[in-house]
Parts: sequence; structure tokens; C-alpha cells
Amino acid sequence: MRNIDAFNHVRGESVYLDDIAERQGTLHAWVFGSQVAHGKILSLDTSAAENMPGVYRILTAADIPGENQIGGIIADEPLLAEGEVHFWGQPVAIVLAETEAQAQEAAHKIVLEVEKLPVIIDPREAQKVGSLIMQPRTFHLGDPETGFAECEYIFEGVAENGGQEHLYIETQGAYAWPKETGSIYVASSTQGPTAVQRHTAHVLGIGMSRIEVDVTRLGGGFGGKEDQATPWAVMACLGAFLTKRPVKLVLHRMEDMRMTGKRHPYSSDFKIGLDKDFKIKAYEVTFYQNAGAAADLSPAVMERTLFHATNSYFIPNVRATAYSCKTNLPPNTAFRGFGGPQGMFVIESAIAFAAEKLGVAASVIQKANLLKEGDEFPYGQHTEGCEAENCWQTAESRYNLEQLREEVNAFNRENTLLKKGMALMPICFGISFTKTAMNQARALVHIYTDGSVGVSTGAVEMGQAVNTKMLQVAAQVLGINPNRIRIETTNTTRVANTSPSAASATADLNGKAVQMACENLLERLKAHIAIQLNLEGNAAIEIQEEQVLVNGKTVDLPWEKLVFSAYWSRLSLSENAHYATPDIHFNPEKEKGYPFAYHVYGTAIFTVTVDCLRGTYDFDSVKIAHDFGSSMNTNVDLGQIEGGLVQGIGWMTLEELIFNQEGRLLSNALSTYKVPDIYSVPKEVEVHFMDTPGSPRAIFGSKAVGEPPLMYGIGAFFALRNAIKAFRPEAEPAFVAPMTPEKVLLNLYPEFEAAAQTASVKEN
Ligand code: LUZ
Ligand code: MOS
Repeated sequence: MRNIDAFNHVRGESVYLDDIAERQGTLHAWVFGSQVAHGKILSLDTSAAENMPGVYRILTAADIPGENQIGGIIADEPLLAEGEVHFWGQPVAIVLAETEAQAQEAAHKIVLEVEKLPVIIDPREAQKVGSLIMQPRTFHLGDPETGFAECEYIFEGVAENGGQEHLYIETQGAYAWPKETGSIYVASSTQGPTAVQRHTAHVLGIGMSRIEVDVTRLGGGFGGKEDQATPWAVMACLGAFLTKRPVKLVLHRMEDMRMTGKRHPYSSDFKIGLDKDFKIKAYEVTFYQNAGAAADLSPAVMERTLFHATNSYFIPNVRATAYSCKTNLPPNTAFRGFGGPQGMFVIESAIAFAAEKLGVAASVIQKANLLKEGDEFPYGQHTEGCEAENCWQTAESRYNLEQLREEVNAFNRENTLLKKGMALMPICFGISFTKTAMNQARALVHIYTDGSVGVSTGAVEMGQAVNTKMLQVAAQVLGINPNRIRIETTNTTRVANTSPSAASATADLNGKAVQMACENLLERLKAHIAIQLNLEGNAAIEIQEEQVLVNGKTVDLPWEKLVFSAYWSRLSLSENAHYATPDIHFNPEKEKGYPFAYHVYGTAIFTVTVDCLRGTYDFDSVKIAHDFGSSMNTNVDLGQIEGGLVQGIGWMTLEELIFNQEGRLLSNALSTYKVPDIYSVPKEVEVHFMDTPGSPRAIFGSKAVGEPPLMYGIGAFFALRNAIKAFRPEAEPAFVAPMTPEKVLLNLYPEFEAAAQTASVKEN
């Protein structure tokens, strides 16, 4: 099935937040943020701003009727700063005016006096002074001391990754209006409608039942709207609640980039031990996560880093420790992969480092240590349906790895100023929210008397085509024409207490709930048919669009007639189903359990060509063997692989967030923050849909596809590194991502390092 949104998107008819027709009396909000990253608030003067044209009211912390608190995992984050500010851009006041331009203009007149305090932007520095979000955590397997003692080779090093701006095409925003009796309706561009509802109710000091959150679709989320769509929606609701007028708040791109959190930068220490056959016997890693100024989702992200510390490899002796370090950056948050990529980058760096020292290709070590069926992860779960070796071998043979390698070598022998590099990147990603309780979803299905069907779930459409998949599930289970079915907006009054659309699990969780609801309706309709036709109890009934089959024989009872007759027999044509992933559990005291419903595997082969005069590069090809299970929609899933891959390549190679020492983001626009464009995507992307069994805990034996492909992008870093070494064999490029063209150039010509330092970025 084609993506059901495709036509509307192409014609510009799809409704995003900013497309909602404006209601009479709407006020427009502009958020005034701190221009200091850390300090004590001495005074806040809004009087001049209040007298500006069009200004209706200015809201500060003092106006909040409930609690000034929007922290999720830890209650450490005010909606509006009070007493202190902890990051540059932290919201302090909200200007409400008749037009957005007037609100923005007035915001310039607000005077915030701050006594500056020291700014920390480096996670290791934060850890040294004890500035932590939470206690560190450690995952163990086997006995690392004994493991290292038995190793032939031991290598130690450091790996660092930068953050990543989500760059959803639609910026953060919400549009709220008062309903009668003090209730609020809010349209929000959020992955987590229930989070918006809960925090709004808390800040307003009223029950969640008085807040209706509605989401049609997002112009991208990527994790950036899992938790961080909340403050803007709460602000719009606060404005609507206090003024009794509609309030619209949409961040401009630069405000969005400065005020919201990003993927977490990490700095990490690794120690890897191998025996003489290149089997990894022991691995020790310490992660320093740059959490930013409040917890947000950082504890959960840190946990997922630990879960993915060994990527696709079996290592018998492991110690992985992680610190969530509190700094003065905007609170970092969920981003596709959710800490997994950061963990995987470090083990890949450790392997590449060992390979370099041992004089072998990294792929030799990678291949020798791939997970096998029944192997234990450091968190106690064992692989079931492990596809690690199958994916690797499929990629190797299908894409003729030996020949590719030969071509690269031949090219490098013949060229001096162009060099090619290769890298293989295996992935293994655990599917489920690591917080077991979050793995639940509900669906509400109505069959109307004309035979059309409305489906509501907790799933949020953000371009990933989850609505298409929900429609496929309903159509397939009910056996009817898909165009009878409408997927409704995601609304907290129809489906309550939802988990955010996140963790790659949305189609699985909500799809299973849709499946259950439709199956229940089908059973009821079949029972109705049995009564109407006086059938034996064991008669096989199949409902189809045009007819019903009874024991294989056609009965002339089209869907519409069947539904109508069921209604006149006073049967309920609505079902509400609840699904919770079975079997999963985790004990955080022991750091052991069975946290994931299943794992997704795959292997990518990268080739890159570096222009060794300029430091620029082109990815020639990325060839992937991916474990899809029985894909529900190969077009949609292919799109997820391509998009995830390119987003991962961007993170590893181009996207560089630059904060100055005062904690101000300098790369706050697309002129200073480079994301992949059509020219920087690989010239060739080949994706092989492996014929794998899928998982019974996934919808229709498929496998989740949202996040796993992002981690293929890590291969880009190592392909570049190998190309650099082809030009300058003694180069030992640091394991510091992103590997931008500038960094490539300096690795090719280290003699220019000093010159580059003096010419480095001047502040704008
Ligand atoms: N969000 C979350 C996630 O709350 N828990 C998770 O485990 C997760 N994993 C990936 C992406 N978002
Ligand atoms: Mo996400 S990182 O699945 O919101």
C-alpha cells in the first residue's frame, strides 16, 4: 500500500500545526529566553514590554496557578525560570500579543538582570565537580579483571561524539484554546500527547480530564518532540487558561535551535582486550553523557547506551559504566537511537583502534566476534533469533565484498590525490521502551452503520507512515476495502494514557491493539452470522468485502449489509483493546533482565572517496543487508532505512554543534549547521530485504524499523578514517565525531593544525 498521506502531502493539503485555521481573538506568543547560560536572577522587568503596541499580557513564573514544574523522569525543570537560569535560551517569560511580530518586538524590551555563575559545557568537567543528574550505573558480565589478564592484546583509548540537531522540518509549536467550564483544547506538534496533557494539567493545577490534546501529524519528530514538545504546549495552554483567548505559539527556527535540547554528546574511555585469534575477551567502557541543564530523558538515554555498549558482538567479560553529567547546555533529549548510537560508536572505535595496532582490517575483528544464537548480553538477556552472522554473511556475499575491497585497493594504487576507504557496520538494536511499563498501547475502533470504520490509537503520525500501517492492520484483519477505513487524529479523549510514539515500537504496540480490537469485532460479527444463518458451532466463517464464506461456500452478505444487520440486532460495533508486550522485564538493582521484545540486526558496507587536496568526500555506495522480518510495507520500510542511514551519516560526518564557552549555540542556523543534502547522500544506496522470520512480538511478524538504520551511519566515520589512512598511512585520526571535511583535511595535513587554530571560528 502507498503511504496514505502521499497525495495530500504533495498537494500541500496535509494539515500541520501552522495550517490550522486561526480562530477569532487569537493571541500570538513569543518566548523570552535567558541570554546567560548560568546565573542568579536579580530582577525581571517587563514593564516596558507591556507598553509596546499590541501586547495583551506577559506571563512569568509568578503567573503559574499550579506547580512550575515540567520535569518527567526527575522533577528538576521549571516551565519558566525562577530564581536562577541554567542554560542559554531557557524560557523566562511569555509575551502574548495580537500579532507574532508585536510579541517578538515587545520581547526585546524585557530586561533580565542576572548575576553570572560559572558555565560548564564539558561533561567530564561536570563529573569532576560532582555535577550529576543521577547516580552512575554499571552493567557487568563475567569478570573483566580475569578477562583482561588472559588477553594477548589490550588497547585503551578515548572516543567522543557530538550532539545532533533534530531539524524536524516543522518547528515546535502548539495552539490552545479555552473550552467551556475552564477546560482547554490544545493542538500540539508532539510525539507524546499524554505527556503534554499531564504536564499542562500539573502546571495549571487542574485535572488531566480538563485538557484535550489533539495531534493530526508532525512535520518530523526524530525524538525531539518526545519530551520537548511539552513546554511550548504548556505555555500555549497557560496563556489560553489565563486570558480565555486562543493562544498560538510556534518557534522560529533559530529560537528552536537555541532553546531545545539535542542528541547527547558523549566523551568515553574504552579498554579492549583480545586473544591471539582476535576474539574480544574483555571490554571496559566509561561513558560521560552531556545531559545539559536538566534531566529530561537523559537517564533513559544513558540506560540505552549501556544496553548497546557491545553492539552486535558477544564479549564474555564486560564492565560498562555511565555518568549522566549536568552541564549548562539546553537539556539534551531523545534522538533516533536514544543513546544506542553513542554506545555503539565507542565499541566500533575500540575495534578500529585494535585493528590498526594489530595491522588487520577492522572487519576481521568485527566478524570474529558477532553475536551467535543464545549469546548473553551484559544485561542478562540472551539472543533469540539472532541474525548477526546471517546479515554479515549475506552482505559479504551478495555485495561481493572481496571484489569491492580489490576495487578500492586498485583505485588507491592508481590515484594519489583521491583515496577510497571502506568500512563495515553491523548493528544490533533492542526493541521496546527500556522502561518496561511504557510498553503498552490502546486502540478504539468504531464500525459505523454504513460499514465505514474509524480507528483511533495512541500512535502519532510524524512522517514515518504509522497511519498507513495502522490502516493496513485494520483492513487486513477485517478483510475489507482499505478505503472504508479512516485513521483518526491522535486525541487524549479517545485514547488515554498513551506512551509517546517512540522507541521504534509505535507500529508494534498500537498495531497489536488495533489487531486485537478488530479481531474482537470480527468474532462478534461471526457470532451474529452464525445466529442469523442457524449455523453449527464449528462452522468456518470468513467475512469478506463482497460476501461471507461459510465452510468455503459463498453467502450473499456483503460487508455493509452485515454491519447494518448487526446494528439492528443491537450489537456493539465499537471495540477498545489494550496491548502490553508480554514477557519483558528488567531489574535495575541487579541491572539484569529481559528488557527487549526482540532485536533488529543488519550489516552495511560503506565506500567513500576522499578528495585529498580539499578534504571533501563523496560516499560512493552503502550496501545494506537488513533484518526486516516480513515487512508490512516495503516502500515505507525502505524509506525508513534510507532516511535513518542519511541522518546517521550526517551525525557522523557533517553536523557540528558549536557552543561558545558562555554556553551560547553559535551554529543556530542552516548557514552554520550543515545537514546532509541531496549532494551529500551516498550515490548508491542498496538495501536487501533479508528473508528473516521476524518476531511474534512485532506486528504481523515484521520488525521495527524506525531507529535501527540510523546506526548504519556510524560506518561513514570509519570509512573516512580508512581513506585518510590510505593517503597518509601514519595518520591516527582521533575517534572524535563528526569527521567534517575540515577535520579530514587536518588529518591529511597535520602540519596545518596550528594555522587552522588561529583561523578558527569567529563569533558572529
Ligand atoms: N524513549 C523512551 C525512547 O522513553 N524510552 C526508550 O527506551 C526509548 N528508546 C528509543 C527511543 N525513545
Ligand atoms: Mo524517539 S528517540 O524514539 O522519540
